Amino acid sequence: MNITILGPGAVGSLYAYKLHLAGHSISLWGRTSSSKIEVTLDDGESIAFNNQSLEDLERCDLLVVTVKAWQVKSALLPLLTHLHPDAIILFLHNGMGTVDSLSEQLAHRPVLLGTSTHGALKVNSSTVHHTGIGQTLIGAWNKKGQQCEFVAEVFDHGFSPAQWHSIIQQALWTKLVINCAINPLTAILDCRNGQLANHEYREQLFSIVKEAVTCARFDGVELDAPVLLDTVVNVAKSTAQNYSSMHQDIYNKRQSEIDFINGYVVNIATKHHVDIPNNLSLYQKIKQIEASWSQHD
Ligand code: KPL
Repeated sequence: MNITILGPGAVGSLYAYKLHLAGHSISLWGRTSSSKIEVTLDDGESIAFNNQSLEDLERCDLLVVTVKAWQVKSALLPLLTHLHPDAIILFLHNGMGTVDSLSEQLAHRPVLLGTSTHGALKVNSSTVHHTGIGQTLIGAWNKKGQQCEFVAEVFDHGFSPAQWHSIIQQALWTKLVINCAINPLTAILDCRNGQLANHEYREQLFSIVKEAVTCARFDGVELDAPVLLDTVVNVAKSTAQNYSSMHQDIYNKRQSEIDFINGYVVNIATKHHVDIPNNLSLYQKIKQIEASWSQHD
């Protein structure tokens, strides 16, 4: 397939490299204006991908969106006029709510939503480490997307394991709850994911999870809070040495994805007049940290 990856950060570069090795024609769309971007995965050979090639974009069959949630709208909108109407768009980023704000522009296109549990770390401008083997789950956002189940097979062949999920909202919410629990806490406590597996955090994690599960129900998704608490603790253990993406963003004074993680849950709770004090407090603390940079810098 002709695939363009919008957002060649750690995760985007990892998928670009793996799909290239599987024989697909991969082009990147990054912020830099240079016509090539080099990517090296672990000890592999360096590959020079085309960057910002309009020609590649116009003939691409699949656009994979891996930019940060808050960048999706501004990064994607200018590209839509160059995309073939049948080109499939796959959103593969942390958080929820980005596609809803683009529903008018995307309604007539085949759109997929995905979630990835692979760990990736960019150690310099061209080298990416695959720090944790995970999986990719893909499902349809709209009717046209329902006809694109083969995309999960393409990913499973190129970067196994990948699976089609007929109720992708369930998988997205599961990942969202994991991110609601791990990301802001690790950023605020300035710790690695593994620290949250300590018993002292269990009650706090369970409160965050229970609140998010209540909000998922308003979105038509039933989740089991005790099972999800176990999942959160297991993710903290299996990624013990990692700094979460929000920890990295806050540490480097970059805008975080809080609006699309705990912020997404807070919006649902507000709409339905439900109190979710734990998620609200994490949301407010991260927002305060972000606001303090512009005041002091
Ligand atoms: O998705 C993650 C992130 O850091 O954004 C987790 C699962 C917490 C792994 O670090």
